[in-house]
Amino acid sequence: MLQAGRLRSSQMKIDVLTIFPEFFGQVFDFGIIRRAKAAQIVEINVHDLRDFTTDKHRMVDDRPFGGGDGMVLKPEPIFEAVEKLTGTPDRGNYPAGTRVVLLSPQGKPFEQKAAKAYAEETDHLILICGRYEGVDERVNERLVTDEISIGDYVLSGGEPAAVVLVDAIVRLLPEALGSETSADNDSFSDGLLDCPHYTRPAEFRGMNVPEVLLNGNHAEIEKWRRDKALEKTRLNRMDLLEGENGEM
Ligand code: 9D3
Repeated sequence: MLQAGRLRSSQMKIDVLTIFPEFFGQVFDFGIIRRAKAAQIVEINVHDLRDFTTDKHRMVDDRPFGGGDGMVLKPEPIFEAVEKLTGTPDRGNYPAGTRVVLLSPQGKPFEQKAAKAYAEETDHLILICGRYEGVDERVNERLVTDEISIGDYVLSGGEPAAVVLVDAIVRLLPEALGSETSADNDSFSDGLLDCPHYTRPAEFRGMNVPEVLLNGNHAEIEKWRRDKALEKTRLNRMDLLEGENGEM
């Protein structure tokens, strides 16, 4: 059941759980995300995990059992937050359309198809930002529906990854983007990188726009664009051409 105040099925509520709420500053206040918030297509709330502690030191992390470097995020504040936001501390009992995502280096690589699935099927998205050496595994066992990584490089925490997910998902919400960009999802879905683009002036510092783009022959232009897209994909993303897996 949709929460009170939801006007459309396309509306999404996003809650971000973090120990660094200030990190998010104005990051959701520009472009498509700002417009989507203003149009009430999405509501984004950033929560400080310290606000869900009950001890006087507001402790969110502790040393790892078994020893080792770094600190581990404690389970209690995360359970309290998710329980408050969903009504239950158990992923088996979340309302339909609720997903609880843990951003972690151990997660499944984030792809366009996942962004599309969240945009189409989720009305309440909770993003848990990991930090330090990790998050107490009981969070993963009991609360998390999806563990996601944004790629094979080491970040200092899940916060930048949460921003990436929000951006990729919100721009896909129905009515979030202007009609001019809505087809770009489809052109991406042929599984190729984009072709090069040019605008005025036709000559700039001795560099000329390819003649084919100036001649008005649209069949020829389309062929040029596809050739260039293939060339770029071969150069930078050979993996997209191997294996005839057309989804992206
Ligand atoms: C010592 C082993 N490291 C795991 C590979 C520890 C570790 C590194 C970095 C633990 C946490 C982090 C912080 N990174 C994230 O929380 C994170 C992340 C990332 O580092 N890369 C890509 N996607 C993501 S999503 C969250």
